[in-house]
Amino acid sequence: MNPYSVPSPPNGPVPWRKEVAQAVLHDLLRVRRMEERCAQLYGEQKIRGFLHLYIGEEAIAAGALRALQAEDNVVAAYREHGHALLRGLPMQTIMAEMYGKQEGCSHGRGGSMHLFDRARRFFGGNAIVGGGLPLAVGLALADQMRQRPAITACFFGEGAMAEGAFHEAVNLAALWKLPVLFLCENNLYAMGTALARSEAQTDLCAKAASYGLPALTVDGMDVVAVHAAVQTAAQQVRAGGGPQYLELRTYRFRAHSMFDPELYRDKAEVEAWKTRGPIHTYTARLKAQGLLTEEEFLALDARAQAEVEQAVAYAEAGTWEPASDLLRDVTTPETAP
Ligand SMILES: Cc1ncc(C[n+]2csc(CCOP(=O)(O)OP(=O)(O)O)c2C)c(N)n1
Ligand SMILES: [Mg+2]
Repeated sequence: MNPYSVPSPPNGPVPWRKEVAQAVLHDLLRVRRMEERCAQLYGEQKIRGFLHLYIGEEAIAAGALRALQAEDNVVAAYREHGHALLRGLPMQTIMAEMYGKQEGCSHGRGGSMHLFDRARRFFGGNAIVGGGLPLAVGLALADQMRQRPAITACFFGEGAMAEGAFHEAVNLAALWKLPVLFLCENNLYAMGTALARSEAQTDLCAKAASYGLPALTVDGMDVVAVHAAVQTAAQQVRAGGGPQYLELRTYRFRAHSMFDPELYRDKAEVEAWKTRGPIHTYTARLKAQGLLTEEEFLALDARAQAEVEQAVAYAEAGTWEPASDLLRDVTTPETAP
């Protein structure tokens, strides 16, 4: 059901100086190690409810978020742990949120799918497929009306392109020339449904381009390519050129969520995509270019793992919101400032 053949692994030149190249690898490792630990904690029932891992797709968040600025808005879907972390949310507040503790970034009320941080302009974590798209367009409309020089980056899965919300959001963004960068993470599956089983048009760029906005396909497993494409598109959107769309082709290495026997895809397909894994291919490129030694890799990885353990300790030591607070923040007083 996969409409594409698996391309060869990314192997082009890395255009960054050593410090930046290694910082990008550290970003990738932080996301990967944090999520591997989350999977373990889920098995121990420390984390409950839904948990959608981004493992395999990290190059998108790592490449894209480095190309954005602090004043930009970021909207993501429910597979958003990596986006939240690389937007600058402290790992410990993410982990506390996973646990449902009140020290979490959403005060323990959101959990894995609803990471949120207003100060960092990270507007979710949205559990509804396609739900983030109208929010992103609304944020961009507000910025346009206030003449605030910022763009809104909206991450969503290819499954969202089958939703009416996608079409309504992209239509208005294009019509009103809103500063939105639509970033479609095409991992070929929407839960257990392969793209070609649900979409008459599997050329996602053609679909987006029908609204009259520029649309490009990018190798979402290549952090260098993602960064370059997002940087170029973001500059053009920021300059007032109207919205743009990027299809970032990727693959999820784990199940859709923690309840998924994965009967809809072959193990061989998963293994073939793993040869394009965003971390080991990037690591090999850095080593081949003399930008990284094995000792440096191990040190970066150890740092990431230590950060994860510190975050787990923080979440463990966190506290539950008292039942007496349950009605707080349920409604906003009419007289709110
Ligand atoms: C409106 C809506 N319909 C259905 C669901 C159930 N659901 C949760 S995830 C998902 C698949 C979405 O796939 P995609 O957008 O490709 O994102 P991915 O999980 O691949 O990252 C579905 C159908 C939902 N959350 N919201
Ligand atoms: Mg998908």
